[in-house]
Amino acid sequence: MNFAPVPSAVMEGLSFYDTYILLGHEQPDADCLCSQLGLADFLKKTGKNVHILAAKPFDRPETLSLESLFESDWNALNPDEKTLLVLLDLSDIKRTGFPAKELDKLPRMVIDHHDSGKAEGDYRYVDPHSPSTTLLVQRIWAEAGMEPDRETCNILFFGFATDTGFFRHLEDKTDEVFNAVADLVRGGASPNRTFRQISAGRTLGTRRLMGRIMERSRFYCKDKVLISWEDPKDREELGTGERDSDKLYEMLQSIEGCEAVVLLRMENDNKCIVGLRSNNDIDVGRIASALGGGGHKKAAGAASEGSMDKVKARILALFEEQLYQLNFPLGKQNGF
Ligand SMILES: [Mn+2]
Repeated sequence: MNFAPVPSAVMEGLSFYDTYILLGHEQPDADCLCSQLGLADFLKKTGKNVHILAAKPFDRPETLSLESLFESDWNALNPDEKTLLVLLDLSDIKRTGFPAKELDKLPRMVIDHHDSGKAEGDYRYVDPHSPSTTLLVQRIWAEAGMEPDRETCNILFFGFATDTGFFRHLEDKTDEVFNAVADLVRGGASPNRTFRQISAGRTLGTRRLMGRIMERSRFYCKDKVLISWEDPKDREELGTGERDSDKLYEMLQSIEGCEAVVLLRMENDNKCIVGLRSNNDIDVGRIASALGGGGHKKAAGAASEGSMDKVKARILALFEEQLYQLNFPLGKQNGF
């Protein structure tokens, strides 16, 4: 099958060094971890020394089975001049959970499908049109004329399936993606097994937390933007910090009239993790960027300082501004 080409400088970077340290973002998701694993296998098969690092503990249930495969002690590594640092699924060296000052000493490659980060890295393979970082790794295998084995096919499919909401987030003109998936399934990946791996193992507490968040959801901006929240008290009472965000967004985004969803997760009285989703034209990536975070047009996030009321007011102002620019039929200009 024909994959989109990988920049030749990137392929050269993946063969030039002796040792590779692969790193993703904090609170890693399956796309981040699986693209690390898929690239690690590729590099090992070409005779390289590889370290895969991730900030622990993992907090997403579908990723727990992968935790033992990752190292987490930066000090145990002794990078030399023939070591390349590869960031996967992020481009910002400050978001790895490891000391940026140390990481900054090494030459760096960025492999990512987010476009809101700064243009960092000595080697860059950034394609915001790719639905997952695992697809970029799959292209690297193809570019080298190599085929991943059954285990790596499963891993690459796992990452792809989580980032695409099991294909639901894919839009038109994605034939390369389906051909790539066909290759993975031919190589041994099982959609059914992967779906069970992604969705199983939730506690009753996570469902009750979802119930609370659903109950609290309110429409703002002339019934276009749904906002809800959770705080540390919820997590204490329900014994869970996990809320199955994908399902929650799905339920909220399917409500009549909803253009965007905002979930506020208070970490403490003064820190809030903001999750954003858009159904159509609203660019939540822009809103996340204004809050110091990042992401895509339709899915983005940020960590924001301040009380929930303050963060919420700031978010509403950003939505108001963008809805006004988009010329939404909102009646009065200040009719929020
Ligand atoms: Mn990703």
